[in-house]
Amino acid sequence: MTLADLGFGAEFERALSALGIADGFAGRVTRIDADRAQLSTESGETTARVPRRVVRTEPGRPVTGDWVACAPGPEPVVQAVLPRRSELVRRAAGRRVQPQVLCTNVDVLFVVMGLDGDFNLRRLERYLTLSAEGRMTPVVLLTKAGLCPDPAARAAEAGSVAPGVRVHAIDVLAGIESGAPARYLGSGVTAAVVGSSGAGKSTVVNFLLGHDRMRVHAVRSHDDRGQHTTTHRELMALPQGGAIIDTPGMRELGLWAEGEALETAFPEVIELSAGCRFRDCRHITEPGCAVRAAVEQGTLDAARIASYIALGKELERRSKDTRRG
Ligand SMILES: Nc1nc2c(ncn2[C@@H]2O[C@H](COP(=O)(O)OP(=O)(O)OP(=O)(O)O)[C@@H](O)[C@H]2O)c(=O)[nH]1
Ligand SMILES: [Mg+2]
Ligand SMILES: [Zn+2]
Repeated sequence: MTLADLGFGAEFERALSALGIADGFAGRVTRIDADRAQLSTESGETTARVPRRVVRTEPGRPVTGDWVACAPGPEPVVQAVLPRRSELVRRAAGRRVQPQVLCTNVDVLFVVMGLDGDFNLRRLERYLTLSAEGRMTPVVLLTKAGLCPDPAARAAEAGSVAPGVRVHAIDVLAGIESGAPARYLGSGVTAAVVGSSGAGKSTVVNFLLGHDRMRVHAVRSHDDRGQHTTTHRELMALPQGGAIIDTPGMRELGLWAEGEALETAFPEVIELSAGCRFRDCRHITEPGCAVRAAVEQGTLDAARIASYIALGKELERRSKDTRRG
């Protein structure tokens, strides 16, 4: 495996040499534990210390998926985080209004939803908005297709809130469409799996790796929510080239995005709003609203515009809170 296989390209190379660290070397963060970073480097796996103040703090503390520059030594030290190609950010859980970077330099974001009790279109819209903000290509994986009487119908429903996004109903345990995820992967490509606990993220990761590397655990019988079997974010090199990041299930998925992300996630609403009488129409009570007209004519789902408005309000509140705090 080479660094290029893991996605190290000309831009990272330039950023590294611009730092001018004597004998400095690049590594990709596969996992962070307190002040230690596990790295994949040209000469194999190594551990590096993350000082309290990374010399170059832009773009932030290293997280799983980052490319870092290290100074050599008996214990290498992380000197800088190289500029990120993409980052997946949510609003951190808890009361303080602050972003949490979940993982970085991801090309393909697998949004994983189980076709058991996990299927939820509103949550899917949230993930797709985060993905748009993070500049990644989303792919929806509906898992446990073998447990669902009509996976194709569910896939169509998911597709209705994911215009332009590929949706696959799969079951890697029952052998249904198991080859779909691998089609998005390859040398230099990084994917990440996100979704609720028990959705089957680690099961997909293990299948791609070809062995049971990540622990998986049966979901609790009633609410199908699982019990957070995966507890940290971890990047793994794939045998077919490229890498995949497994993540713990998320209970809270607060948006951290700009308005443009919403436009990417709701393209048909944006298209319709070109026909509204007012350019700043909020599609709530304004006369001559083409979006509400489409709902009345049955060409746009009322739930769809309701979530567009709700997510927009959430983003507005968030940006007010950050300006205050
Ligand atoms: N039948 C079936 N079961 C699945 C499938 N994918 C996952 N499961 C089961 O669902 C349970 C949860 O799977 P995991 O892969 O651990 O789920 P996870 O998303 O990684 O969960 P966390 O690590 O807690 O976030 C396990 O019992 C899996 O065997 C599938 O496609 N079909
Ligand atoms: Mg897991
Ligand atoms: Zn309107």
